[in-house]
Amino acid sequence: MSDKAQYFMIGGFLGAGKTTAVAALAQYLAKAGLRVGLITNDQGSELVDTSMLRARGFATEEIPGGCFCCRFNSLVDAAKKLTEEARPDAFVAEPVGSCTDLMATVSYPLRRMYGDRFDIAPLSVLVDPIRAQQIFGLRPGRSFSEKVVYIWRKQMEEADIIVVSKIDLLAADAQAELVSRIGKEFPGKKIISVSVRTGAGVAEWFELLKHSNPAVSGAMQIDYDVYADGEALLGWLNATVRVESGKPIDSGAMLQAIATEMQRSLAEKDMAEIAHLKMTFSPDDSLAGEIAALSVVRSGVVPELTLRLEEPVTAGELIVNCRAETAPEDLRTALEKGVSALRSFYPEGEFKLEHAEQFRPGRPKPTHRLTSPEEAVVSA
Ligand SMILES: Nc1nc2c(ncn2[C@@H]2O[C@H](COP(=O)(O)OP(=O)(O)OP(=O)(O)O)[C@@H](O)[C@H]2O)c(=O)[nH]1
Ligand SMILES: [Mg+2]
Repeated sequence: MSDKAQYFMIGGFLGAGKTTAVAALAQYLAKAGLRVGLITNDQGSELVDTSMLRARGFATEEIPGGCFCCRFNSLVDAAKKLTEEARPDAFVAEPVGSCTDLMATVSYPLRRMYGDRFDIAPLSVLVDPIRAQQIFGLRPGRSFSEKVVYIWRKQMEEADIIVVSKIDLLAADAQAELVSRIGKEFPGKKIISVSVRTGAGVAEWFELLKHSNPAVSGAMQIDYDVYADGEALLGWLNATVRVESGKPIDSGAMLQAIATEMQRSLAEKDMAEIAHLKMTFSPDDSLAGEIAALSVVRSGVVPELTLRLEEPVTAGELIVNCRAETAPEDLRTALEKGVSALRSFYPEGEFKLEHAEQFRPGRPKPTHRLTSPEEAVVSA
């Protein structure tokens, strides 16, 4: 094996299953005897994904407050910090789900500037199959507006491997129809279908990542004005709520209650399509670092508890991250209604909103943009 660390990047739109896949890849590599360091990224701070991955025991660094491409130096610093702490043989990084142009702004600069340290694996881009069916008109249901869909499409266009995720959600004929449609839309792309939940196709994907190289084609064409408009259509909310209760509370029911109220509030807004509403609850007294977690990846679906705590809880921290196509103020209103709902469901509890930020992501301004891995590094 080379003395360079492998660098894996798992991209894809909001809610496509990236963090779930990052955890699975980390576990897979660890089983093969490799030390693994994970890097999470978000436009805000207080990240559900970091909390999820740390709860699984992985060395994880986060880059809050901006995406990898715009905070390239922070990405390199995070890798350095992990190297000092855990000396990883492999890094797995999850970029922000509304980001694209990662080849030109992250992969190529890494290869060009740090090629002696990292072996860059092919870029995987995950695609939620239900979201894809809706965007392609293969299933009824709402979609995002055009400029948001532009980002979604650009992500697939630059992928080395398009990974149709959550394939357990589709019957075989619908899977075949979707893969054939993606093949027509993005001719010549490697497309694979996986379910991290059932394990279907996962080992083949990870082996492919370990043993193949990124494509040699140059960077794709992209209109940064449309990209910036698309990003700005998405509202972003990150918040933490301190929970204390004299009477023990079922943490799963509590997460369901706040999520359902937030969904109800957002449903009152016309175009407020939820991209991803996610939450973790970390109890103060959990020795093993166990947490409860919940996710909503579309408007109108029942919130899904992805991690549960057996024991009722009396105190801890709730982190809420929400991205939806709506004004940030609507997300704030939804959060406040959600917290109020908790107060009325649990009159013996105290729910203190400790921190909340809501905003629209600013125009992407990458630190570097290279049209090929050989190009000299200049700032964009
Ligand atoms: N049915 C099914 N659900 C899955 C699978 N993989 C992930 N999910 C669910 O999809 C939801 C979103 O997963 P995440 O891994 O948080 O998605 P993400 O792409 O990291 O989301 P963001 O970081 O917010 O963009 C969660 O409820 C996951 O449990 C899968 O293979 N099958
Ligand atoms: Mg994630």
